[in-house]
Amino acid sequence: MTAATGTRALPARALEGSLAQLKQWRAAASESLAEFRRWATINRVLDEQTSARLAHLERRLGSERLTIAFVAEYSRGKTELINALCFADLGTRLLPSGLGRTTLCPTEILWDPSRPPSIRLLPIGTRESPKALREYIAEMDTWKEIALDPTNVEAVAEACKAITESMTVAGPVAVNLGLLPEATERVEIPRWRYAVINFPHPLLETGLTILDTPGYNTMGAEPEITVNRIPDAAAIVFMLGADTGVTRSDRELWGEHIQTIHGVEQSCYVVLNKIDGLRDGFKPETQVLSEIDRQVRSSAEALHVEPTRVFALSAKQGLISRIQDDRDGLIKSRLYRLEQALGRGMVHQRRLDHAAAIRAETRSAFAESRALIESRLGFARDQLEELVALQGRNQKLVEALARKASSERIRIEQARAVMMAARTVHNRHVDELTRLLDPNTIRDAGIKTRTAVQASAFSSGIGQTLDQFFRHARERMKASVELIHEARSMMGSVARKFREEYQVASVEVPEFATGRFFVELDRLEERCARDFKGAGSLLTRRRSTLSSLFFDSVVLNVIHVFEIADREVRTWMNGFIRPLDAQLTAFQEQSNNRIEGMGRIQNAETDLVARLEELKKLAADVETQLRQWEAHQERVAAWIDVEKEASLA
Ligand SMILES: Nc1nc2c(ncn2[C@@H]2O[C@H](COP(=O)(O)OP(=O)(O)OP(=O)(O)O)[C@@H](O)[C@H]2O)c(=O)[nH]1
Ligand SMILES: [Mg+2]
Repeated sequence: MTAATGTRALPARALEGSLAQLKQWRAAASESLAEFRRWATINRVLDEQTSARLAHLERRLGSERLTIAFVAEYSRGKTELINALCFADLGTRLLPSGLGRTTLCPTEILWDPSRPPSIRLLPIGTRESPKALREYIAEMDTWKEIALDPTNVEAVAEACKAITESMTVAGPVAVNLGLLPEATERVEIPRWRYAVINFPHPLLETGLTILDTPGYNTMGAEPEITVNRIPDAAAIVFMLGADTGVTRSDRELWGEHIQTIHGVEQSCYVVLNKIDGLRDGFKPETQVLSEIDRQVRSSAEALHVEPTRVFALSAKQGLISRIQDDRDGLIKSRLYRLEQALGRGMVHQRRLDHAAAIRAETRSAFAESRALIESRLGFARDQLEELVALQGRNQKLVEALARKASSERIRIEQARAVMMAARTVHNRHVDELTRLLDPNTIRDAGIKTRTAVQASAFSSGIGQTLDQFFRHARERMKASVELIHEARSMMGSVARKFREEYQVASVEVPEFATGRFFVELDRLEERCARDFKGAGSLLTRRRSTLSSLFFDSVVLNVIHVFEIADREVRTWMNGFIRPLDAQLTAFQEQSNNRIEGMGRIQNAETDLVARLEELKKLAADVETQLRQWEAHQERVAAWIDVEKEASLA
């Protein structure tokens, strides 16, 4: 990659390189899937739904976004590090960084080419609204929008200063917004609640989203950030300052919001920033290095992380050296160490995740298509054998084959009847499960609970209301799980009949794990109890703040559990009935074809040799299909063999 600033300073931009590679990998994997899907559609071995699911996966792979979230107390240098890591090539400090509290609202920086370059800002007053932040983010058209001219970097940097804007309001107004527990005097508060900077840049074009956050106080106040955005990030960069060491508030922020995140051991990068301050111009470099080493170890200990996950660096020096193309300064800043670790770690983890998704989604598509090809091949070979035997025009054999065909017909008819009954029950199960798992019902219950929390005068009343909400959710989930068991046993007996009694199709009954939904509900209820029922600080909040906090951090997640359960149950149920149906239809077609061929021979319309040739060609065609299937399967399998690839590298 060539840069406008001339040759890149040492070392090459590891992050951009890795992300660009990941993007290529995603595109190539997605293309392999598309090739298989097109091939399978032409050869009629994939039904519409499976094909639609594959197409969805292809789109997801193609358009994936990856977030790096920066979290720390104020003034640790988050914004400066973002400038250094991502935007130094612009030759200026893109985002405002400074003494004291600078970034006042969570800020996402990304490039979405479907929208013009701009900064969109959500006013802080929206915190009063019962609408969740997530809902605002989903419909950003109502936000204030400042157009950006990407060719004028200085002007873009100037416009970015909006994220530092504040305003002065009467104390009770700030309390009302849930920003302070109490205040009577006039206070300064952030002007914006959230900012999204849409900016074309090579790094962002790879699908990267940067999430910059303000310090501790604001973190707790916006659950969407702490509960969703940060835990969902591909990487979390948590920052400390070498000038301050690990302070109490660093520790609290870490303990409350980061340490508890599932899988944080893999996704977190701790940065010990401002190591330039340890060099005073007189100290020998060896002494500086051992001081850095000491601080790295003590920070790791304080946060209970591996010392290899702590990166000592200087964001400021990194930024300046990059802008000035100062190779020596850049090495001293150690910025590239973090960059390389992020590039490798984050990208590797993402590949593993994608591989798992591709494996899960393609497994049934490959199994279904293979089963159909094999059944076609089996039929063709069977018929060939029969005809070869027939060459002696043995009348007894002709009769035996006619009997075989008629018994086959009976089996197919019986299987059809079972299929129809199974479909009726299947539809009833699907309808009932759709009703039980309907996310809108949970949403309504959540809205009711929110209103009740807002109206209740005592905290004991709040506790009861919350219990009721969870009881309701759990009961629905329990009823669904019972129905799922019922559906599974139906599938088992239908599959057995088809395989053993009718010998027309063999479909496995897939497993469907339900425990995870309860685990998730338990986890949410636990957190809800901790945040809303204990004598915790949240109870000192105004009821309206409390109730919308409850909605954002609890209800939306419970809804999400139901959305997932609903979607997965459907996929699971269709994953049984559709392949079965497809196999039955294929069996019937082939059987008809055989009877018809036999009839033509008996009536001497076709001579045996011609029919034999016809069948040989059919068998050869299906064999070719099987080889093509294998090639497709191997190609897709190669994409998901991430471990092997890593060991080769
Ligand atoms: N000496 C030194 N100063 C730094 C370094 N990184 C950042 N700073 C300074 O620290 C101050 C805070 O930096 P910011 O990037 O604004 O910090 P932040 O974490 O984004 O802070 P908030 O936006 O307030 O949450 C600024 O004055 C920076 O110039 C560094 O590596 N060395
Ligand atoms: Mg900042």
